[in-house]
Amino acid sequence: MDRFQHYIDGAFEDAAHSFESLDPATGKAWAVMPEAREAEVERAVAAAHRALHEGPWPQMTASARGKLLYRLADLVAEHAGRLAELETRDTGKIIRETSAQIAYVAEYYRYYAGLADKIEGSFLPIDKPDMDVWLRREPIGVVAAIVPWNSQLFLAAVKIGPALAAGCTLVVKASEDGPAPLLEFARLIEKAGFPAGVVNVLTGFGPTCGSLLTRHRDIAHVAFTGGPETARHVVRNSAENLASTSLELGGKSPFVVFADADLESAANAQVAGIFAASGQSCVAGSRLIVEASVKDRFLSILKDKAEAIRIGSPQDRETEMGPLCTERQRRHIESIVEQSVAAGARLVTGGSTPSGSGYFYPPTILDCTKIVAESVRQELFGPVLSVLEFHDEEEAVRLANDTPFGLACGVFTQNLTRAHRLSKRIRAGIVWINTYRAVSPIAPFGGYGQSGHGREGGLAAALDFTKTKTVWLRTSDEPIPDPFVMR
Ligand code: TXE
Repeated sequence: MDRFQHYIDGAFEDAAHSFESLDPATGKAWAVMPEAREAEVERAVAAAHRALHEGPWPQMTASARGKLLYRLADLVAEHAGRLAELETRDTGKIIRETSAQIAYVAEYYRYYAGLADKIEGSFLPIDKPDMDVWLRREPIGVVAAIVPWNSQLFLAAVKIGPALAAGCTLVVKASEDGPAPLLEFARLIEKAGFPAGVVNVLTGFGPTCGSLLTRHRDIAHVAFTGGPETARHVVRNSAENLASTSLELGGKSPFVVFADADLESAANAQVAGIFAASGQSCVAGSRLIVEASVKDRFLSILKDKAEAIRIGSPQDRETEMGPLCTERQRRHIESIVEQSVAAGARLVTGGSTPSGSGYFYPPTILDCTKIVAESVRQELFGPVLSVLEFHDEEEAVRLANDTPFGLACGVFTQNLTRAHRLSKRIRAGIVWINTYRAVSPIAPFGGYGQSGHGREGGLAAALDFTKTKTVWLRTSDEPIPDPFVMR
């Protein structure tokens, strides 16, 4: 079996404890992963804390930090093939998607490399004639970056890139499910030449690693992507160290199709929105809200497309949908689909677990019109689309907003003024009009409500990894007057 190591304080090391990682396509163990517990967490945070305050990193100019990030971007591009193979092996995500996504991850590092020396302070037009006052932007401190198993390299890049551009140091915790690509990525951190301790990468379980890390006294900021329940733990832990948090928690995103939409194009976007990555995507467009007059036609196009999806080995370049990442995840999906069907949802396609090895689940469409179905309410994180219908724009908006989440939404219509209206009225951090699942390092990403807070991507994300320091300089040579009056 393959063996992976932690990367702490510039060195690769085994851990006292380890666990086996399963290949989701076969259900068989294929690699041994190190398991971080208290000792490793302590050493990783201490290394990051030291690197933040001592040694070459805090002395480095922002341009020099940018150059290291450019080098990292080149290395990610160069090694994208190997990283993609590992992600596919360890998480079951198809090789077509991991290859394309990791090649694009390099662009995130490139974007933040360019930003490193553009994070500027400012000079204040202060209301006192004998004072100069300016703001310095300083790194927020040691960052704990916690990622889930889906798109680990991507979700880590949107944290590591801006944090390094801002001059922070990090402890990155890979998910216990499918940690291989992120542990391997640590080799590129070393190769790029980042000083020891600037980026530490470990993996472990929630209670014995994640929890210790997020409440550690030397952690200043927690950048978290995962489920809402875990996020509540993270926020409770932040009451101990008073760390700031950014939370990206997934959603139950509406996909609104009006009768005037290009239905063929909308159906392709819907397939991308719910069946790509087997639906294991935070922005999955899992609630189709379709105008009643075209519902049957749209569902028939979708059904054909869903049933034509090539399901198979994630390693095969022809495969369009692979397995789910874990058996736990598949059981969860099965149970919600069963409950929804029992409540009266109509199965348009899919809905039954295939026999054989691996954690496969078919593309599934559930017509949930006029019933209360769990699949409409809960984030399933799987290839399950719940369908609702509307009769006018008001009803479309009401259904779209009928969720505690608010990460993304899709709006499909040829009517430009209506598209503008909906972009304002739907409560979500991202609105895609006549497209879906597009991302870029330049565009902020994040949600409303139970989808979390904070934004990843874009300039503002780098500023979130800084804090301002206000510096006062008295420019008068006269002695300070009355010491008992604040001035
Ligand atoms: O996430 P978890 P999981 C949703 C999705 C999915 C559900 C659970 O619905 O089915 O969340 O997924 C670490 N303190 N999304 O189990 O458990 C954990 O080790 C600190 C939405 O993958 O939240 C892992 O590294 N950390 C989504 C990370 O948190 C803790 C992405 C995420 O694990 C911890 C993933 C603790 N107490 C899931 N407990 C999206 N936005 O893409 C666990 N962790």
